[in-house]
Amino acid sequence: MKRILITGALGQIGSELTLKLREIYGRDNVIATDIRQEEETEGPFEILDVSDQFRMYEIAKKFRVDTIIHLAALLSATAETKPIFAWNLNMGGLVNALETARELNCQFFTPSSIGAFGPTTPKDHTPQVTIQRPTTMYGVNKVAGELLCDYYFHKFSVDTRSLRFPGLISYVTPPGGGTTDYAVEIYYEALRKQQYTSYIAKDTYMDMMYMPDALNAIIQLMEADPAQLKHRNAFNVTAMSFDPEEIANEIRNHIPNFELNYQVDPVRQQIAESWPNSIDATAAKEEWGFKATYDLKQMTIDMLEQLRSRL
Ligand code: AKB
Repeated sequence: MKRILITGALGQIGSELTLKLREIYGRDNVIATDIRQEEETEGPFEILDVSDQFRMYEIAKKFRVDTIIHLAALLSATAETKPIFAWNLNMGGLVNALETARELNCQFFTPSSIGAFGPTTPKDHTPQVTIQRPTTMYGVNKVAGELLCDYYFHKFSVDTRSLRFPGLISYVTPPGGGTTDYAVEIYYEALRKQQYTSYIAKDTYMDMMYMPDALNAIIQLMEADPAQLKHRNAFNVTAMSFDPEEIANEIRNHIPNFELNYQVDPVRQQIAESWPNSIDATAAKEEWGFKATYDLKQMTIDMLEQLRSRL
């Protein structure tokens, strides 16, 4: 049975992953941490600023964890407005988490992103191993993070594993400060106002995935037989690729009067244009059986149904 420490547990991935891991491994075997405590959580919770390596180590040691899932990080758009803060938080937090994993001999997961690619990367069917010269601070952090995780694996035998996530879409916790966030906001606004103004331009394609598939991918990768993994940091994974028009058309199948307008944000548009249109997940499928179950149609049905009962 695993004993897992999660950083950034109140974030977009963390809030759902914590619950799912507690269902699988038991409530008391999943130690949630975040920089703030918003409400009473069921199960162990500790306040943790990931730039405090000593506290991270102390918590991991106190709870005798054998797995660290490091999620605390700034997303792409926010990182672009505070690049030095992003470097310090994203890289400082990661190295602290890796050091804790090394000292306590823990298995380790941290997400990478399609942001690890850049304008010179092949845009379509982006291969697993390819050019990675991102032009954003977030991307620089993700590439450096992938390399650092590989370094800890080869140098210190820390069992590091990671996924290059596309935009993640969920009805539970909204993302904050990402470039792909429009694909979440559009569902909320479709239900609230039957209208959405997109900051991403028409014809801009990006990879996306519904949160249940992302959670399963993390769990499946962490349970995978290490002997099967030729790659580690990090696997391309994706479920769909669309532009704002395609998601709007899918929403119109349920809300026929839904209107999509544009007011393009140059910062986020430039980031989006530097990322691939669609990545190739063959290595993840072959090495540990990655499979996404939700496409745009299925995701839209579920998102609207779930949000209708919540809004
Ligand atoms: C972002 O938009 O920054 C994230 C990502 C793709 O890593 N959702």
